[in-house]
Amino acid sequence: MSSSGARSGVQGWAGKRSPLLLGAAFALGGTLGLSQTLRRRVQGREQLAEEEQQQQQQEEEAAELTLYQYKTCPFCSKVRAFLDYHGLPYEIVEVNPVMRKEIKFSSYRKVPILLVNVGSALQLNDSSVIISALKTHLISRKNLDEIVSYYPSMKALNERGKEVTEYGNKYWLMLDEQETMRLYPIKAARTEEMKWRKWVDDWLVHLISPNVYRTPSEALASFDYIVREGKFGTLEGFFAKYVGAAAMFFISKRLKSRHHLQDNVREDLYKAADDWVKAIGKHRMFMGGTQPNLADLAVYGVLRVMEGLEAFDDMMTHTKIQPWYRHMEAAIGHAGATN
Ligand SMILES: N[C@@H](CCC(=O)N[C@@H](CS)C(=O)NCC(=O)O)C(=O)O
Repeated sequence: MSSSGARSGVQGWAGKRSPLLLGAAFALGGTLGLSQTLRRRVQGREQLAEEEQQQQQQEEEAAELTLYQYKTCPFCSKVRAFLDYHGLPYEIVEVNPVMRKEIKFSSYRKVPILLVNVGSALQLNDSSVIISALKTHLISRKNLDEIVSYYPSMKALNERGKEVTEYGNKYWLMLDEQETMRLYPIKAARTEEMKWRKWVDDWLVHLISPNVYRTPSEALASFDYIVREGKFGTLEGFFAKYVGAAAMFFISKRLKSRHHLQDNVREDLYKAADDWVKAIGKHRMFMGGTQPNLADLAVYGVLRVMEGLEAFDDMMTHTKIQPWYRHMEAAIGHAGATN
């Protein structure tokens, strides 16, 4: 286990396991632990009664958010961006993408998975559910057990007839009228945030693999990065790097046609970056205004997995996204430093 705050990373851009490579209950205590983290920030420790302080201390020692992830997975990076920005401490368990022993306990076989443990544990699956549930909890202080029940899992068949797990309402925050007014004084802000969070999951994320595995040399550089940052055995790492790079070079071509990307996949990446900047407009620093909202965090979390790779540098050079991206880095860095 390593501790939180780690920066960006790339893996499983395809969003699925490919052959080689790639081979609950938020107990009441967990809920309290999170509320108290928030409350501590708002009120200050000294306002809490001594008894409550003791209880809080005990719970904080036990209450833990544990994120099961591949460091370079865009969905995981999105969750880390959210946790870091909100100053929520968490432990990371890096999952070996070949054996996935670390998530043996789970019938849901993807990452990210977030566990909150205080005695018993609640398992949250799916990056967007994790983010919506935690944000709802931070705003409303409703019990997380209850919140999670509003995001039911559903088995569905995808376009290729494969059974997949989906979650209902995943971009919707479960807030009452007052809480909604507080978070979204302008009504359209809520719809806009949801629309762009969905755009991240349905479109932006699918641009990553075809771009970072675009050429054999980019595929090799990407796998070098994945192996360096991920959890692989020595031999596994060697194979993953060369065999994985070759496999993903070809798989990314399939993904390109599955998601109807242009022949020159960079064009789609550039357009996406510029569409995003255009949606923010000239008068806002972030889509959330002076502070990032959940859409800002999602876009940033996904794009940063390409940092250090040719696709990222090209995007910075050929689009207008850089100023927003730098503001996001500062906002998250600042939050991490002060919480
Ligand atoms: N909708 C899910 C997608 C998660 C996902 O596809 N994760 C990939 C890694 S990027 C995964 O775990 N794939 C299965 C595997 O690698 O075994 C989310 O938003 O969290």
